Amino acid sequence: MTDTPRLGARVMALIDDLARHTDEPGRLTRLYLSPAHRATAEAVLGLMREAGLAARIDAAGSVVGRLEGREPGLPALVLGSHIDSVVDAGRYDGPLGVAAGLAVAEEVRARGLALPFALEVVAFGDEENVRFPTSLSTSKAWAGQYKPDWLEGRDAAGTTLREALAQFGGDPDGIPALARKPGTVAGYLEVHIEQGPALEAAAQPVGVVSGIVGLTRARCTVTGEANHAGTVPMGMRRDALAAAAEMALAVERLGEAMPGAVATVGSLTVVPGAVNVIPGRIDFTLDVRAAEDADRDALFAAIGAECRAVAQRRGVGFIAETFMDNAAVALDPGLQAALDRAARRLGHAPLRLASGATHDAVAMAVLGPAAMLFVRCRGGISHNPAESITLEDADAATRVLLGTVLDLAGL
Ligand code: HGY
Ligand code: MN
Ligand code: MN
Ligand code: MN
Repeated sequence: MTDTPRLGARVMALIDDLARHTDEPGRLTRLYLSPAHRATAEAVLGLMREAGLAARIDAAGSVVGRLEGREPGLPALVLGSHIDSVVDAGRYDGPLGVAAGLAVAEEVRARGLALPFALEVVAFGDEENVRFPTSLSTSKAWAGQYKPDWLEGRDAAGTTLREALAQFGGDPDGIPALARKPGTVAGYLEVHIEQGPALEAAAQPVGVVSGIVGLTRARCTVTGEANHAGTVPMGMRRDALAAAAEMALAVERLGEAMPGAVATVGSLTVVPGAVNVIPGRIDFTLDVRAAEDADRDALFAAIGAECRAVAQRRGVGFIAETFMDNAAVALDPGLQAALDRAARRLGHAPLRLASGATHDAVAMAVLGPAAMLFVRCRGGISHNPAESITLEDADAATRVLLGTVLDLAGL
């Protein structure tokens, strides 16, 4: 058994330190380019520099630190995850991977190791894609996926991504230059909470991710007729909310009918939203995922057809605008094997398990070999303040990550 969970204690302390930064007192909400994101990015920047990494906050608001290998300019093994969160979030989704990467970089430096690759640690700024229509995570900019029209997307308050980036101190014009030249990324390893029950059920602290499900996201609008709640007979209404409710139930029913798939209406806004006005418009989001891309496409099409049928029957309008369409990603067998070896050397029997959540690893897999290590989380709970992991599991995961880096370095 290893000595005291020193690395785990470092990781948990870093996570607790970053958890202080929230945009909403009393709960953890840290949306992309918010003041809390800025404070967190600056805290991570300081930690990276203290660890001896050459670090900066990049044009898109992510924090990137680099430790050169045995000679300058080598391709980088990138460790990290994201520091943005969902609303009323847990503190481990994202920061665990950043803290584990930082702890490993600190250990490599403390041991004075000269690796055959550079080591980069990254804290991506917009993995969750909660604030703006399109997620502008640096992983996408690195992979050359960035599109300038993303800057015109607006958040719920009507602020454009361009305005928010300028307020944050980012550089909209500097984003295209973030695209990384081929060969500059030797690999990407992300430690992340499982956000599911499998590792707890298997009594294992860590698991190697086999692949990441494909995902389609759309913004839907139902257009009825706002009218007086007291004077319009029930049979003469074009109630957008009643129609949307029927659509949401269809999403649930069709999602259940497709094995291995999930479908969610995550947000819904009633317009105008007054007690005595029949809802005239509903905006809702759709998130459809499946292990097989053909299943996801079929489910998404079935949902669209059902929503249009409901709209027809009820005399309301319906439009859906797809804003994300990620194919399923198979992760790199070589890196998966290295994670597996490191875990077994530490006495674990790591599961192989698919990720129902999406991650920055999807874009990073475009740049080079990418792999993920899942960490057991209590009750599988995530996207919830009850999200939690143990010190021992944080230690186990960080030691597996360190062991993998040393394995890849031939040490
Ligand atoms: O939605 C997801 O799967 C991730 O948490 N962003
Ligand atoms: Mn995450
Ligand atoms: Mn998440
Ligand atoms: Mn009135």
